[in-house]
Amino acid sequence: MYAQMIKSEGTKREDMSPQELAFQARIDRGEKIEPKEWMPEGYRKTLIRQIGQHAHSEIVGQLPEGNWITRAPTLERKAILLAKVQDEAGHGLYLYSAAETLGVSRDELFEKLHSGAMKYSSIFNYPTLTWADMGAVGWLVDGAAIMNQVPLQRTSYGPYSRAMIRICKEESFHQRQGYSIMMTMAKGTPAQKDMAQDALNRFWYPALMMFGPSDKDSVHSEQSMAWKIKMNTNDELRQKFVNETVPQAEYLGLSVPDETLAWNEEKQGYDFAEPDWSEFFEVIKGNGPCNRERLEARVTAWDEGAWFREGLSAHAEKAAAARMAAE
Ligand code: BYC
Repeated sequence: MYAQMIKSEGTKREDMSPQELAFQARIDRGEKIEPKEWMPEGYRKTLIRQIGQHAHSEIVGQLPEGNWITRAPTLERKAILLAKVQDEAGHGLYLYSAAETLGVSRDELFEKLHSGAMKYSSIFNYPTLTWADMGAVGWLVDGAAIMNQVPLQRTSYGPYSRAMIRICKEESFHQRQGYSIMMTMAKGTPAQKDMAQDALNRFWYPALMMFGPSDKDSVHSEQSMAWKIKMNTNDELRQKFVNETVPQAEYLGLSVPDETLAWNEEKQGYDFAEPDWSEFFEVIKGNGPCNRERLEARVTAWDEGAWFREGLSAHAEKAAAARMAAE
């Protein structure tokens, strides 16, 4: 069980070598670390894990929404959704490029995704059953992604931080397009409003899970925060997301599926119910509603794209040979 995994407490300063101490001092001063500079092996590995999983999430994240492109209700909605799904592919590419600067190849990362050795966000293992889900995904899933990614613009690794700046700009458009769908549905016919409520009911808790396990069960938070690979704890970001999203649901006239939800004057935030963590751990172990289907889709795309990759590299080799002959 993940909850019983050994928690990394971070390297204590007294155990650090002079080189590690100097590195930590640079992080503490807010300096950016660039690809060719010295870094502790753990820092490099943690970044490859986090950036790689993030890249995989963007690519797998195209699937639940891609599912609705052919069935979007209007030409305008179809064009918007198509642009959004293409953006996710672009985000994946920025992130794979950032990971490559750490000495891992894109092929290695794909191999690890396809074999199940690397994760992608739990949220994409839930199905998108109705058009209202496109609204809920944009509003809640991209909303949660933004909450997590805005602080990551200040992360200590230069290429990751720069990728985040570009990604965040596009994510805000994604969130707005989702909310716009929810507004149309929630202010539409009673049947449309019911669909919007149903989508909120199904996506609320999976969206809360996106921030990762509660702080007491988070394995990597402490060390990742010391290295500024993460800027906030999982619970801090989850709380911030709930505080900002509940008034948005109220504006839509929809109810958050949590009877315990209440404003807490003292903490200036909402008290809310935790997601079912046993469900979360099952999903990240590969047993969510769509895990098998999502991975199969990625593996098939990889296999069916082999001829194209071979064509590209044959062309690159030919072009390089022609350049050398001309020199
Ligand atoms: N799903 O120690 P912890 C998006 C794993 S979607 C799956 O707290 P960490 C998008 C975790 O990997 C969002 N696995 O971990 C939106 C670890 O297992 P491993 C993608 C999860 O890394 C719309 C274990 O649980 N965003 O962008 O400190 C359309 C213990 O957790 C999840 C990012 O990836 C989860 N939800 O914190 C398309 C943002 N949560 O690796 C795309 C960058 C935890 O030891 N990532 N686990 O086997 C992060 O900020 C952090 O990695 C997390 C987790 C907050 C997600």
